[in-house]
Amino acid sequence: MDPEAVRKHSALHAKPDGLVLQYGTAGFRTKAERLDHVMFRMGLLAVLRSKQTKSTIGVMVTASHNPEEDNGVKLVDPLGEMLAPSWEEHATCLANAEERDVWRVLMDISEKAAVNLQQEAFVVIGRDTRPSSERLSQSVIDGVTVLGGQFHDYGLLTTPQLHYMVYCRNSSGRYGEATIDGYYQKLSTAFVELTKQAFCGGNEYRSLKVDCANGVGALKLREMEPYFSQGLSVQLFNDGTKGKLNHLCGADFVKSHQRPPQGMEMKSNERCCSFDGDADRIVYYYSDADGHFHLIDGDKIATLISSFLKELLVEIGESLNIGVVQTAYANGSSTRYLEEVMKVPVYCTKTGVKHLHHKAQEFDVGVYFEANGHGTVLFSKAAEMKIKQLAKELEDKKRKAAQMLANVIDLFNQAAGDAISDMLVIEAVLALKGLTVQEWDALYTDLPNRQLKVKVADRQVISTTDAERQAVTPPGLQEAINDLVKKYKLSRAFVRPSGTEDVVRVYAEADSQESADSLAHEVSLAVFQLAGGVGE
Ligand code: NG1
Ligand code: ZN
Repeated sequence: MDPEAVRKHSALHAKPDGLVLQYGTAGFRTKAERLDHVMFRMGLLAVLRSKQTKSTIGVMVTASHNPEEDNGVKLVDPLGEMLAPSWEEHATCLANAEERDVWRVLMDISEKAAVNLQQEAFVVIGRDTRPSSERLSQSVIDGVTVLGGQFHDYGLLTTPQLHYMVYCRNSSGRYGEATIDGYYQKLSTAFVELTKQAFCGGNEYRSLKVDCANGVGALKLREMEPYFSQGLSVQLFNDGTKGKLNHLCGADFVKSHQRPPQGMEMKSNERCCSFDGDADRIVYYYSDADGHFHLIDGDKIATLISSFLKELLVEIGESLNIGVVQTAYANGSSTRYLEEVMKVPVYCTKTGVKHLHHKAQEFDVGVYFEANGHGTVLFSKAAEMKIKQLAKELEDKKRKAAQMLANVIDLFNQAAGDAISDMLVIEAVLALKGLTVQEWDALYTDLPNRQLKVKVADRQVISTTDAERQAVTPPGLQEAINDLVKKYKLSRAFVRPSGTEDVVRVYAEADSQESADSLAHEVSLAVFQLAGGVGE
């Protein structure tokens, strides 16, 4: 570690004057042209984190569902998890340091976090298909090498694939092989095993249309298809050959506009799904015979999967507990259905998968999904061992149930929410249960809802409590929301500052779309007036 070399290289990745960025729920995210210094510095930080944890650390260059001109970077911790909160602070500090202070901040962090600087460091890097991503990942590599770290550049990867690589490398191959082939093999083998049962009944041919948001998911799914094609055929749309990343397509567009992506040829009653730009979110949908669009979001995905898992757990007769974790954005009907009909405990956490992930770890089987389609199922180590043991020991039906659960464990990328894993699990469950997309959709009816954004001078004037469902400040805002909500039936509304955009998000649901729209609009006006709205 040579301070002069760091200074010299850092100067080649100079920070724009006055730029202040925050490590948010998804790392750093902004216009790509502002991020070169952040990338270099996150390369530096990844080396320190790797030395401290004596493990491989991941760096992913992506801005997920955001516009093509944006980019972002996040660090992946040893077990494939999000960066620890204290290191998010170090990241923010380092990203915002003035040029002359970079070395000092590095030494500060090393001291505070008790990093042994003699320790070796290894960093793995992945990136999405944005035009800026290749150059930015080179800046990460520059940061890693100048601090003497070793690295492996995987090039194009989905975000969950990078999480998988990190997890594999730190569990000495027990979780899987840390190669793209290892990822395809692991998931596909489990999928093919799991669906074998379904296809005995003659339900052989299954096909699915996938909107890949013109992102990296298209490349990876196309590469992967031969591995699972005996169980599922996928037809890709928005595969990146023409359109712009996330533009009028992808999971975020479909969820927030509640309409089909451009470029998708939808026939009535056909099962379709959309990934986001880095393939960690998925939503399903179809268009009925009358041409009405039906969205099947993360809440309904969680419902389908948890009901399937609950049935298998009952079948094997072990007292393994299951819990579902949601955020305030979960549709009220989904929460009611899960609690009252399915009788599974439901918990609400703050927005951002790290909060859901953390809560889900409290259960033997923790199902978590954000309404936007980002989620997975976590099995505790003890539950996994028990299930895999039972899959060998039990007899007949019970054994079959345990084997199916064991396949599900292998299918889920337990390091992170993964659109490809989720898609394969959903397809397997639908096949096994013999459910059509319409029957799945009919489990419950979503309450009409609306999400809006409001620009304010400083979004941090809004603080919240009760998993973001209540505003504490500014004074009077929550009272105003309460009064507005009372005007509608089956209504609910809340506001919170976004962790990834400079806006306040408003959510409302009610008994009709008109009511949800008008409640969301009225709450937005209250935010504008009481929380320092700017612009229109
Ligand atoms: P913010 O911008 O904090 O609302 C959004 C999503 C989160 C999560 C993050 C990270 C909504 C309402 N919010 O966060 O769920 O996915 O991005 O990508 O969907
Ligand atoms: Zn994403």
